[in-house]
Amino acid sequence: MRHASTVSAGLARDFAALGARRCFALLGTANFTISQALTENGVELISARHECNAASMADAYAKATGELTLVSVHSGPGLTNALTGIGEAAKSRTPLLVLAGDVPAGAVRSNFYIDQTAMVQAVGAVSERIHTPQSARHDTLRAVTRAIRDRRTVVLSLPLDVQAAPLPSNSPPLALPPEPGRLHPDPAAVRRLATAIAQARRPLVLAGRGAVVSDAEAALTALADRVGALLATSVCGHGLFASSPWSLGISGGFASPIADELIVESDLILGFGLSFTPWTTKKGKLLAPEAVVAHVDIEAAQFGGHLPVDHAVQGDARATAEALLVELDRTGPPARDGWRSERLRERIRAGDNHHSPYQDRSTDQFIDPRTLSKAVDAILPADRVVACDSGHFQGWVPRYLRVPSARASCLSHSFQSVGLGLASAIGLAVANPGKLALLGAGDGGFLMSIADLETGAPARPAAVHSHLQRQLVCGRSALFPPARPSGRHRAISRCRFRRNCPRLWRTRHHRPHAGRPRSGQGLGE
Ligand SMILES: Cc1ncc(C[n+]2csc(CCOP(=O)(O)OP(=O)(O)O)c2C)c(N)n1
Ligand SMILES: [Mg+2]
Repeated sequence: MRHASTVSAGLARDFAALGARRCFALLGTANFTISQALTENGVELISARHECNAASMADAYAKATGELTLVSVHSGPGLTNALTGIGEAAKSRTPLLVLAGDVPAGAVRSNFYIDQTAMVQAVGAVSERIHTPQSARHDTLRAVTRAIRDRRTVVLSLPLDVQAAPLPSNSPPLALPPEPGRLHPDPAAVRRLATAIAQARRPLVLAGRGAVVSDAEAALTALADRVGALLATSVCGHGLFASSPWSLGISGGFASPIADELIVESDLILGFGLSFTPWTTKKGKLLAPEAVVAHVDIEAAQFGGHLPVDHAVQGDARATAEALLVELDRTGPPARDGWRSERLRERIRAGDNHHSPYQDRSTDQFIDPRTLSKAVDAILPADRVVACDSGHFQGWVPRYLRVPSARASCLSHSFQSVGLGLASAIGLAVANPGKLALLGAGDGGFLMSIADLETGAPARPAAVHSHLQRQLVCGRSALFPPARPSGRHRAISRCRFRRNCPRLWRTRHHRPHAGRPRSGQGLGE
């Protein structure tokens, strides 16, 4: 027997069956029924106070979990408010599905009418729509497939009349097409690259977000160990290789002194799942002119986009690293140390951000941001997640606030918008219950986003620090206490902070300093 149901109810069942567990939402009449139906199907609705924050929470949550992550917004202004967060997610290639209520087809005189397709495409997101009640489930499957399989941020427009149309409730569940598996590289390309590796004396493995998504860390570490390579990441790969003594950390504008020194000495750059943007290469200056550059990516369109490459290998980062290991074992030289030595290991340690000497420019009224950041890093638990807003302060966060893994980091700089950090921290916190969520934010970006401070309270974003330390000083402590602080948080924010950072504790009413040190990579530089 067939039961009457609506398209919204059917789609909500489908999203739950496809694995969606959470939806970041702000309700209006156009997305009310779909959002309610999601909760009825066990999807947790996390209510935001601003749609841009909802999108950025979801962006960070999806980066941290890899889950099918939903956002739900009202038509018209609900979607326009979300657009900056959608733009950041789209430029990060975050798999995300934004459900946007819409007016019925042809209702162009409605207050809520905008050309949703044109608007979302303009920021690099994919636009999909449930066109008719009959096509709605197939339209939805197409949207989910593009989000998950193509790693795209997709906006699925849901016209009100189609949402409300009847749909049989007992139709079989939607299923994604079978997983196509990893993209394996051409064996000839692997052979050529293995030959180049065998000839290199100072190889460097440089990995980005593609390596995170492909779960390539272990394979890349094994490859680097096999050939004696050093390791580094782009900003989007931050957190990869966190436990390796051969890691130089981030390459580019946020680089440590030793990364600056050594990357330019490398004679072979093995780039996995990154774009070689000018930020990563310091406009090409970080790479020696004679260095051989190899680029491994699943998308051929990436090759040569930012700089010429000598080897282009189309393939999944992990599959290609594993294929290279097999090829090197088959034909290549015996395992070797490359440029790794005890002396170099010591140089790497001494030249990293935490050990390299710097002139502390703190005064009685002003704390050098490096000193502040290092102290905050030292007093907080290492098992943490860290988000960072954009702004001129933004270099201090990836340099000094360490993360245990790439999935524990969200640096929302793809669109270079200020104001996305707080929501990113909340998204990370929701994805990592029980862990300390740490946010680096400037006063401007922080105040821009505080509509959702209250949303963050249950998620417990625990610490906020600014290069002006305004939150630190005026906020009564460096740590933003949770709504009901646990004994542990209270302990950190008072005793431990006072004991470990006596100078910060004393510095209560400072003013910004004219000649403050620069964080290195500011917006627009
Ligand atoms: C949405 C948006 N508006 C404006 C800018 C230009 N902008 C770049 S940095 C910045 C200041 C941000 O202030 P704050 O958060 O206090 O960080 P600070 O730069 O002071 O370190 C602004 C407005 C931007 N990047 N994004
Ligand atoms: Mg500021």
